[in-house]
Amino acid sequence: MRLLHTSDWHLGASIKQVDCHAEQDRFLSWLVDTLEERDIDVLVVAGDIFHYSNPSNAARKLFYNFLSRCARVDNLRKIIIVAGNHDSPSGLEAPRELLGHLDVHVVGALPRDEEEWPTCLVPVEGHDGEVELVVAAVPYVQEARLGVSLGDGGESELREEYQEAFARLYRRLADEAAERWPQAALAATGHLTIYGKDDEPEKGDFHTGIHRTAKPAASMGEMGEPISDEADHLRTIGTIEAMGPQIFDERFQYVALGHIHRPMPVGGTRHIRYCGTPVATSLDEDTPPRQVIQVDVQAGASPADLPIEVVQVPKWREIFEIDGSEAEINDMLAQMKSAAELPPVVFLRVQLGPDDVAGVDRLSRFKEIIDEHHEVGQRPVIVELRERYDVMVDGGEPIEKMPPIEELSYLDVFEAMYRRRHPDRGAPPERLVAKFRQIEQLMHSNEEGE
Ligand SMILES: [Mn+2]
Repeated sequence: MRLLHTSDWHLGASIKQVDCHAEQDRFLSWLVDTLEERDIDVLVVAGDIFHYSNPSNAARKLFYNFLSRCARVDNLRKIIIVAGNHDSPSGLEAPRELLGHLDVHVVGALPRDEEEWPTCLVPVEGHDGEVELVVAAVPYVQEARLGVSLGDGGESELREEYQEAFARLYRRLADEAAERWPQAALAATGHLTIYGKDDEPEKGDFHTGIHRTAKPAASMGEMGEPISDEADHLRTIGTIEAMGPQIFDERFQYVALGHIHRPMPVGGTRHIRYCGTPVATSLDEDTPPRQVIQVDVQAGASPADLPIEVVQVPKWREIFEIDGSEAEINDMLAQMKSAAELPPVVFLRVQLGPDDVAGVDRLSRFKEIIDEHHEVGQRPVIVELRERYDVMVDGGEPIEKMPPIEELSYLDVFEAMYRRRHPDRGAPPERLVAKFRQIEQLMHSNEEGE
Protein backbone atom coordinates (compact mmCIF):
# COMPACT_ATOMS: atom_id res chain seq x y z
CA MET A 1 0.00 0.00 0.00
CA ARG A 2 1.36 3.36 -0.96
CA LEU A 3 0.82 6.06 1.58
CA LEU A 4 1.41 9.79 1.29
CA HIS A 5 2.03 11.67 4.53
CA THR A 6 1.40 15.39 4.94
CA SER A 7 0.44 17.61 7.88
CA ASP A 8 0.19 21.15 9.24
CA TRP A 9 -1.55 22.83 6.33
CA HIS A 10 -2.82 25.64 8.56
CA LEU A 11 -5.45 26.68 6.03
CA GLY A 12 -6.55 30.23 6.78
CA ALA A 13 -3.16 31.29 8.15
CA SER A 14 -1.39 34.43 7.03
CA ILE A 15 2.14 35.79 7.06
CA LYS A 16 1.51 38.91 9.09
CA GLN A 17 -1.12 40.71 6.99
CA VAL A 18 -0.61 38.62 3.83
CA ASP A 19 -3.15 35.82 3.49
CA CYS A 20 -1.60 32.46 2.57
CA HIS A 21 -4.71 31.47 0.65
CA ALA A 22 -3.07 31.75 -2.79
CA GLU A 23 -0.16 29.44 -1.97
CA GLN A 24 -2.33 27.01 0.01
CA ASP A 25 -4.69 26.77 -2.95
CA ARG A 26 -1.73 26.01 -5.21
CA PHE A 27 -0.40 23.44 -2.78
CA LEU A 28 -3.72 21.56 -2.68
CA SER A 29 -3.93 21.50 -6.49
CA TRP A 30 -0.37 20.24 -6.63
CA LEU A 31 -1.28 17.60 -4.05
CA VAL A 32 -4.22 16.31 -6.12
CA ASP A 33 -1.88 15.96 -9.12
CA THR A 34 0.75 14.26 -6.96
CA LEU A 35 -1.76 11.71 -5.64
CA GLU A 36 -2.72 10.92 -9.21
CA GLU A 37 0.80 10.80 -10.66
CA ARG A 38 2.25 8.69 -7.90
CA ASP A 39 -0.61 6.20 -7.65
CA ILE A 40 -1.14 6.89 -3.99
CA ASP A 41 -3.52 4.52 -2.18
CA VAL A 42 -3.89 6.39 1.10
CA LEU A 43 -3.43 10.05 1.95
CA VAL A 44 -2.71 10.73 5.62
CA VAL A 45 -3.03 14.26 7.00
CA ALA A 46 -1.53 14.33 10.49
CA GLY A 47 -3.30 17.34 11.99
CA ASP A 48 -3.56 21.12 11.83
CA ILE A 49 -5.71 21.21 8.73
CA PHE A 50 -6.88 24.67 9.71
CA HIS A 51 -5.04 27.47 11.44
CA TYR A 52 -7.99 28.64 13.51
CA SER A 53 -10.41 26.40 15.36
CA ASN A 54 -13.23 28.37 13.74
CA PRO A 55 -11.81 28.67 10.23
CA SER A 56 -12.99 31.25 7.72
CA ASN A 57 -15.36 30.17 5.00
CA ALA A 58 -12.58 30.70 2.46
CA ALA A 59 -10.38 28.22 4.35
CA ARG A 60 -13.22 25.72 4.60
CA LYS A 61 -13.83 26.06 0.88
CA LEU A 62 -10.19 25.20 0.13
CA PHE A 63 -10.53 22.07 2.24
CA TYR A 64 -13.82 20.83 0.80
CA ASN A 65 -12.85 21.62 -2.78
CA PHE A 66 -9.69 19.63 -2.26
CA LEU A 67 -11.63 16.63 -0.94
CA SER A 68 -14.07 16.73 -3.79
CA ARG A 69 -11.24 16.82 -6.34
CA CYS A 70 -9.66 13.84 -4.54
CA ALA A 71 -12.86 11.87 -5.06
CA ARG A 72 -11.99 11.87 -8.77
CA VAL A 73 -8.43 10.58 -8.27
CA ASP A 74 -8.46 7.06 -9.68
CA ASN A 75 -6.37 4.91 -7.38
CA LEU A 76 -6.86 6.77 -4.14
CA ARG A 77 -8.63 4.46 -1.70
CA LYS A 78 -8.81 6.48 1.44
CA ILE A 79 -8.04 9.87 2.93
CA ILE A 80 -7.34 9.80 6.65
CA ILE A 81 -7.48 13.10 8.50
CA VAL A 82 -6.81 13.66 12.19
CA ALA A 83 -7.24 16.89 14.11
CA GLY A 84 -4.22 18.83 15.36
CA ASN A 85 -4.11 21.21 18.31
CA HIS A 86 -5.19 24.04 16.01
CA ASP A 87 -8.29 22.24 14.78
CA SER A 88 -11.64 22.08 16.49
CA PRO A 89 -12.25 18.36 17.10
CA SER A 90 -16.02 18.64 16.79
CA GLY A 91 -15.78 21.09 13.90
CA LEU A 92 -13.64 18.70 11.93
CA GLU A 93 -15.88 15.78 12.78
CA ALA A 94 -19.19 17.51 12.03
CA PRO A 95 -19.29 16.36 8.35
CA ARG A 96 -17.79 12.98 9.27
CA GLU A 97 -20.64 10.82 7.99
CA LEU A 98 -20.94 12.72 4.76
CA LEU A 99 -17.18 12.54 4.18
CA GLY A 100 -17.30 8.82 4.93
CA HIS A 101 -19.18 8.37 1.66
CA LEU A 102 -16.19 9.89 -0.14
CA ASP A 103 -13.81 7.49 1.65
CA VAL A 104 -12.56 10.32 3.80
CA HIS A 105 -12.09 9.21 7.40
CA VAL A 106 -11.93 12.00 9.96
CA VAL A 107 -10.89 11.64 13.61
CA GLY A 108 -11.33 14.82 15.62
CA ALA A 109 -10.80 13.53 19.14
CA LEU A 110 -9.79 10.41 20.98
CA PRO A 111 -12.96 8.89 22.55
CA ARG A 112 -13.22 9.44 26.29
CA ASP A 113 -14.07 5.84 26.93
CA GLU A 114 -11.00 3.66 26.59
CA GLU A 115 -13.17 0.86 25.22
CA GLU A 116 -13.91 3.06 22.24
CA TRP A 117 -10.29 3.87 21.39
CA PRO A 118 -10.24 1.21 18.67
CA THR A 119 -12.74 3.31 16.69
CA CYS A 120 -9.59 5.24 15.65
CA LEU A 121 -8.47 2.25 13.61
CA VAL A 122 -9.00 2.74 9.89
CA PRO A 123 -8.77 -0.43 7.78
CA VAL A 124 -7.88 0.03 4.11
CA GLU A 125 -8.81 -2.65 1.60
CA GLY A 126 -6.70 -3.66 -1.37
CA HIS A 127 -7.88 -4.64 -4.86
CA ASP A 128 -9.29 -7.97 -3.73
CA GLY A 129 -11.27 -6.53 -0.83
CA GLU A 130 -8.84 -7.82 1.77
CA VAL A 131 -7.67 -5.37 4.44
CA GLU A 132 -4.03 -4.66 3.57
CA LEU A 133 -3.32 -1.73 5.85
CA VAL A 134 -4.67 -0.47 9.16
CA VAL A 135 -3.96 3.09 10.24
CA ALA A 136 -4.27 3.97 13.91
CA ALA A 137 -5.59 7.49 13.29
CA VAL A 138 -4.67 9.24 16.52
CA PRO A 139 -5.39 12.98 16.65
CA TYR A 140 -3.93 15.57 19.02
CA VAL A 141 -4.77 14.13 22.43
CA GLN A 142 -5.91 16.17 25.40
CA GLU A 143 -4.19 14.79 28.49
CA ALA A 144 -7.49 14.20 30.32
CA ARG A 145 -8.54 11.74 27.64
CA LEU A 146 -5.69 9.48 28.69
CA GLY A 147 -6.63 9.64 32.35
CA VAL A 148 -3.60 11.74 33.22
CA SER A 149 -4.28 14.75 35.39
CA LEU A 150 -1.94 17.55 36.29
CA GLY A 151 -1.04 16.71 39.86
CA ASP A 152 1.65 18.12 42.10
CA GLY A 153 4.20 15.69 40.79
CA GLY A 154 7.51 16.91 39.49
CA GLU A 155 8.23 17.55 35.88
CA SER A 156 9.98 14.30 35.11
CA GLU A 157 7.33 12.36 36.98
CA LEU A 158 4.62 14.00 34.92
CA ARG A 159 6.44 13.38 31.68
CA GLU A 160 6.89 9.73 32.64
CA GLU A 161 3.18 9.45 33.35
CA TYR A 162 2.27 10.96 30.01
CA GLN A 163 4.70 8.78 28.21
CA GLU A 164 3.25 5.66 29.78
CA ALA A 165 -0.29 6.76 28.96
CA PHE A 166 0.59 7.39 25.32
CA ALA A 167 2.52 4.12 25.04
CA ARG A 168 -0.54 2.33 26.42
CA LEU A 169 -2.79 4.00 23.86
CA TYR A 170 -0.62 3.02 20.90
CA ARG A 171 -0.06 -0.49 22.27
CA ARG A 172 -3.79 -0.95 22.73
CA LEU A 173 -4.45 0.12 19.14
CA ALA A 174 -1.71 -2.17 17.80
CA ASP A 175 -3.11 -5.10 19.82
CA GLU A 176 -6.59 -4.56 18.53
CA ALA A 177 -5.47 -4.13 14.92
CA ALA A 178 -3.29 -7.25 15.09
CA GLU A 179 -6.20 -9.25 16.45
CA ARG A 180 -8.77 -8.08 13.93
CA TRP A 181 -6.57 -7.87 10.82
CA PRO A 182 -3.53 -10.08 11.47
CA GLN A 183 -2.52 -10.06 7.80
CA ALA A 184 -2.46 -6.26 7.44
CA ALA A 185 0.38 -3.76 7.60
CA LEU A 186 0.15 -1.24 10.44
CA ALA A 187 0.73 2.51 10.50
CA ALA A 188 -0.13 5.28 12.95
CA THR A 189 -0.51 9.02 13.18
CA GLY A 190 0.23 11.44 16.01
CA HIS A 191 0.08 15.18 16.53
CA LEU A 192 2.54 15.87 19.32
CA THR A 193 6.19 16.64 20.01
CA ILE A 194 8.54 13.70 19.99
CA TYR A 195 12.12 14.45 20.84
CA GLY A 196 15.04 13.39 18.77
CA LYS A 197 16.98 11.13 21.09
CA ASP A 198 15.68 8.51 23.47
CA ASP A 199 17.14 10.06 26.57
CA GLU A 200 17.72 13.71 25.95
CA PRO A 201 15.46 16.25 24.27
CA GLU A 202 17.04 17.77 21.19
CA LYS A 203 16.47 21.42 21.83
CA GLY A 204 16.35 22.60 18.26
CA ASP A 205 13.59 20.17 17.46
CA PHE A 206 10.97 22.13 19.31
CA HIS A 207 11.36 25.35 17.52
CA THR A 208 8.30 26.07 15.42
CA GLY A 209 6.95 29.44 14.48
CA ILE A 210 3.41 28.55 15.30
CA HIS A 211 3.35 26.38 18.33
CA ARG A 212 6.30 27.78 20.16
CA THR A 213 6.54 24.62 22.17
CA ALA A 214 9.99 25.84 23.10
CA LYS A 215 12.79 27.87 21.68
CA PRO A 216 16.47 27.03 21.53
CA ALA A 217 18.08 28.59 24.59
CA ALA A 218 20.46 30.87 22.76
CA SER A 219 18.16 31.93 19.96
CA MET A 220 16.64 35.27 19.23
CA GLY A 221 13.06 36.00 20.14
CA GLU A 222 10.29 37.55 18.12
CA MET A 223 11.59 41.01 18.68
CA GLY A 224 15.23 40.24 18.19
CA GLU A 225 15.94 39.96 21.90
CA PRO A 226 18.12 37.05 22.94
CA ILE A 227 16.27 34.35 24.88
CA SER A 228 18.62 33.09 27.48
CA ASP A 229 16.20 32.18 30.22
CA GLU A 230 17.15 28.57 30.75
CA ALA A 231 14.41 28.03 33.34
CA ASP A 232 11.78 29.16 30.90
CA HIS A 233 13.12 26.82 28.27
CA LEU A 234 13.05 23.83 30.59
CA ARG A 235 9.58 24.66 31.77
CA THR A 236 8.33 24.40 28.24
CA ILE A 237 10.07 21.13 27.55
CA GLY A 238 8.69 19.54 30.68
CA THR A 239 5.16 19.38 29.36
CA ILE A 240 3.10 16.81 27.56
CA GLU A 241 4.53 18.24 24.37
CA ALA A 242 7.78 16.36 24.58
CA MET A 243 8.01 12.59 24.67
CA GLY A 244 10.39 9.92 23.42
CA PRO A 245 9.76 7.88 20.25
CA GLN A 246 9.45 4.74 22.37
CA ILE A 247 5.77 5.54 22.94
CA PHE A 248 5.08 4.04 19.51
CA ASP A 249 4.59 0.30 19.55
CA GLU A 250 7.19 -1.58 17.52
CA ARG A 251 4.50 -3.11 15.36
CA PHE A 252 3.83 0.22 13.63
CA GLN A 253 5.73 0.13 10.37
CA TYR A 254 5.32 3.84 9.79
CA VAL A 255 4.33 6.69 12.09
CA ALA A 256 3.10 9.87 10.38
CA LEU A 257 3.63 12.81 12.71
CA GLY A 258 2.40 16.37 12.66
CA HIS A 259 2.93 19.40 14.95
CA ILE A 260 6.57 20.26 14.32
CA HIS A 261 6.82 22.25 11.13
CA ARG A 262 10.28 21.13 10.10
CA PRO A 263 10.50 17.76 8.33
CA MET A 264 12.62 15.10 10.03
CA PRO A 265 12.68 11.50 11.18
CA VAL A 266 12.91 11.24 14.98
CA GLY A 267 14.93 9.26 17.48
CA GLY A 268 17.39 7.89 14.94
CA THR A 269 14.58 5.99 13.19
CA ARG A 270 13.61 6.08 9.53
CA HIS A 271 9.96 5.32 10.01
CA ILE A 272 8.81 7.79 12.67
CA ARG A 273 8.67 11.11 10.87
CA TYR A 274 7.55 14.66 10.75
CA CYS A 275 6.80 15.72 7.18
CA GLY A 276 6.70 19.43 8.10
CA THR A 277 4.44 22.19 6.89
CA PRO A 278 4.03 22.42 3.09
CA VAL A 279 3.49 26.20 3.01
CA ALA A 280 5.53 28.59 5.13
CA THR A 281 3.40 30.89 7.24
CA SER A 282 6.22 32.68 9.03
CA LEU A 283 9.77 33.87 8.47
CA ASP A 284 11.43 30.95 10.26
CA GLU A 285 9.39 28.43 8.32
CA ASP A 286 10.90 29.68 5.08
CA THR A 287 14.23 27.93 5.62
CA PRO A 288 13.32 24.28 6.20
CA PRO A 289 12.48 22.24 3.09
CA ARG A 290 8.79 21.66 2.30
CA GLN A 291 7.98 18.04 1.77
CA VAL A 292 5.43 15.30 1.69
CA ILE A 293 6.51 11.72 2.34
CA GLN A 294 5.69 8.73 0.19
CA VAL A 295 5.93 5.34 1.91
CA ASP A 296 5.22 1.82 0.67
CA VAL A 297 3.97 -0.10 3.68
CA GLN A 298 3.85 -3.86 3.54
CA ALA A 299 2.80 -6.40 6.15
CA GLY A 300 5.78 -8.07 7.78
CA ALA A 301 8.37 -5.68 6.31
CA SER A 302 10.89 -4.15 8.71
CA PRO A 303 11.12 -0.37 9.03
CA ALA A 304 14.77 -0.65 7.95
CA ASP A 305 13.70 -1.75 4.46
CA LEU A 306 10.75 0.59 4.14
CA PRO A 307 10.74 2.29 0.73
CA ILE A 308 10.46 5.96 1.66
CA GLU A 309 10.58 8.76 -0.87
CA VAL A 310 10.73 12.40 0.11
CA VAL A 311 8.75 14.50 -2.35
CA GLN A 312 9.67 18.20 -2.53
CA VAL A 313 6.78 20.64 -2.46
CA PRO A 314 7.27 23.60 -4.81
CA LYS A 315 7.63 27.09 -3.41
CA TRP A 316 4.94 29.47 -4.62
CA ARG A 317 5.99 32.44 -2.55
CA GLU A 318 9.37 33.51 -1.25
CA ILE A 319 9.91 35.20 2.07
CA PHE A 320 12.86 37.57 2.31
CA GLU A 321 14.47 39.14 5.32
CA ILE A 322 16.52 42.16 4.38
CA ASP A 323 18.92 43.83 6.72
CA GLY A 324 20.83 46.97 5.90
CA SER A 325 21.03 50.74 5.87
CA GLU A 326 18.21 52.68 4.26
CA ALA A 327 20.26 53.18 1.08
CA GLU A 328 21.14 49.49 0.87
CA ILE A 329 17.52 48.49 1.37
CA ASN A 330 16.44 50.90 -1.36
CA ASP A 331 18.77 49.13 -3.79
CA MET A 332 17.70 45.69 -2.72
CA LEU A 333 14.01 46.51 -3.02
CA ALA A 334 14.52 47.97 -6.47
CA GLN A 335 16.41 44.91 -7.71
CA MET A 336 14.47 42.27 -5.85
CA LYS A 337 13.77 39.16 -7.96
CA SER A 338 11.71 36.22 -6.86
CA ALA A 339 11.82 32.84 -8.55
CA ALA A 340 8.35 32.06 -7.23
CA GLU A 341 4.99 32.70 -8.83
CA LEU A 342 3.49 34.94 -6.16
CA PRO A 343 4.98 38.28 -5.11
CA PRO A 344 7.51 37.88 -2.31
CA VAL A 345 6.87 38.87 1.29
CA VAL A 346 9.56 41.04 2.86
CA PHE A 347 10.68 41.57 6.45
CA LEU A 348 12.83 44.69 6.71
CA ARG A 349 15.52 45.35 9.30
CA VAL A 350 16.76 48.90 8.97
CA GLN A 351 20.07 49.91 10.50
CA LEU A 352 19.89 53.57 11.43
CA GLY A 353 22.92 55.78 11.48
CA PRO A 354 23.52 58.02 14.52
CA ASP A 355 21.83 60.93 12.79
CA ASP A 356 18.82 59.04 11.44
CA VAL A 357 15.46 59.50 13.08
CA ALA A 358 13.38 56.41 13.78
CA GLY A 359 9.77 56.01 12.71
CA VAL A 360 9.67 58.75 10.09
CA ASP A 361 7.70 57.66 7.09
CA ARG A 362 10.38 55.21 6.07
CA LEU A 363 7.80 52.58 5.16
CA SER A 364 6.03 54.75 2.62
CA ARG A 365 9.38 55.71 1.05
CA PHE A 366 10.21 52.01 0.64
CA LYS A 367 6.80 51.38 -0.85
CA GLU A 368 7.38 54.13 -3.41
CA ILE A 369 10.61 52.45 -4.50
CA ILE A 370 8.74 49.16 -4.92
CA ASP A 371 5.97 50.78 -6.94
CA GLU A 372 8.52 52.43 -9.16
CA HIS A 373 10.49 49.28 -9.98
CA HIS A 374 7.92 46.49 -10.00
CA GLU A 375 4.80 45.73 -12.00
CA VAL A 376 1.41 45.61 -10.31
CA GLY A 377 0.75 42.05 -9.19
CA GLN A 378 4.47 41.31 -8.74
CA ARG A 379 5.26 43.92 -6.16
CA PRO A 380 7.08 42.67 -3.05
CA VAL A 381 4.94 43.15 0.05
CA ILE A 382 6.61 44.61 3.14
CA VAL A 383 4.99 42.93 6.12
CA GLU A 384 7.31 44.16 8.83
CA LEU A 385 9.73 47.00 9.31
CA ARG A 386 12.05 47.21 12.26
CA GLU A 387 14.50 49.96 12.87
CA ARG A 388 17.52 49.82 15.08
CA TYR A 389 20.53 51.81 16.09
CA ASP A 390 23.59 49.61 16.19
CA VAL A 391 24.69 50.99 19.54
CA MET A 392 26.16 48.63 22.08
CA VAL A 393 25.06 48.94 25.67
CA ASP A 394 26.23 47.20 28.87
CA GLY A 395 25.87 43.60 27.77
CA GLY A 396 26.97 44.43 24.25
CA GLU A 397 23.49 43.81 22.85
CA PRO A 398 22.41 46.10 20.04
CA ILE A 399 19.33 48.14 20.85
CA GLU A 400 16.33 47.33 18.73
CA LYS A 401 13.53 49.78 18.63
CA MET A 402 10.00 48.51 18.67
CA PRO A 403 8.40 48.74 15.25
CA PRO A 404 5.32 50.96 14.94
CA ILE A 405 2.30 49.39 16.60
CA GLU A 406 0.41 48.74 13.38
CA GLU A 407 3.28 46.45 12.33
CA LEU A 408 2.93 44.34 15.45
CA SER A 409 0.75 41.29 15.95
CA TYR A 410 -1.47 41.11 19.04
CA LEU A 411 0.92 38.56 20.46
CA ASP A 412 3.91 40.85 19.89
CA VAL A 413 2.18 43.54 21.96
CA PHE A 414 1.22 41.06 24.64
CA GLU A 415 4.79 39.80 24.90
CA ALA A 416 6.20 43.30 25.02
CA MET A 417 3.77 44.26 27.81
CA TYR A 418 4.66 41.13 29.74
CA ARG A 419 8.35 41.85 29.47
CA ARG A 420 7.83 45.42 30.54
CA ARG A 421 5.81 44.39 33.57
CA HIS A 422 8.10 41.50 34.52
CA PRO A 423 11.59 42.53 33.42
CA ASP A 424 13.15 39.65 35.36
CA ARG A 425 11.12 36.85 33.83
CA GLY A 426 11.90 36.85 30.13
CA ALA A 427 9.28 35.60 27.67
CA PRO A 428 5.75 34.89 28.93
CA PRO A 429 5.20 31.25 29.89
CA GLU A 430 3.78 28.91 27.26
CA ARG A 431 0.59 28.41 29.28
CA LEU A 432 -0.14 32.13 29.20
CA VAL A 433 0.68 32.40 25.50
CA ALA A 434 -1.71 29.51 24.82
CA LYS A 435 -4.50 31.30 26.72
CA PHE A 436 -3.78 34.49 24.87
CA ARG A 437 -3.97 32.64 21.57
CA GLN A 438 -7.36 31.24 22.53
CA ILE A 439 -8.61 34.75 23.13
CA GLU A 440 -7.08 35.87 19.86
CA GLN A 441 -8.82 33.03 18.04
CA LEU A 442 -12.14 34.01 19.55
CA MET A 443 -11.58 37.58 18.46
CA HIS A 444 -10.60 36.41 15.03
CA SER A 445 -13.73 34.31 14.61
CA ASN A 446 -15.88 37.24 15.72
CA GLU A 447 -14.17 39.64 13.36
CA GLU A 448 -14.74 37.30 10.54
CA GLY A 449 -18.49 37.84 10.65
CA GLU A 450 -20.44 35.34 8.56
MN1 LIG B 1 0.93 22.94 13.18
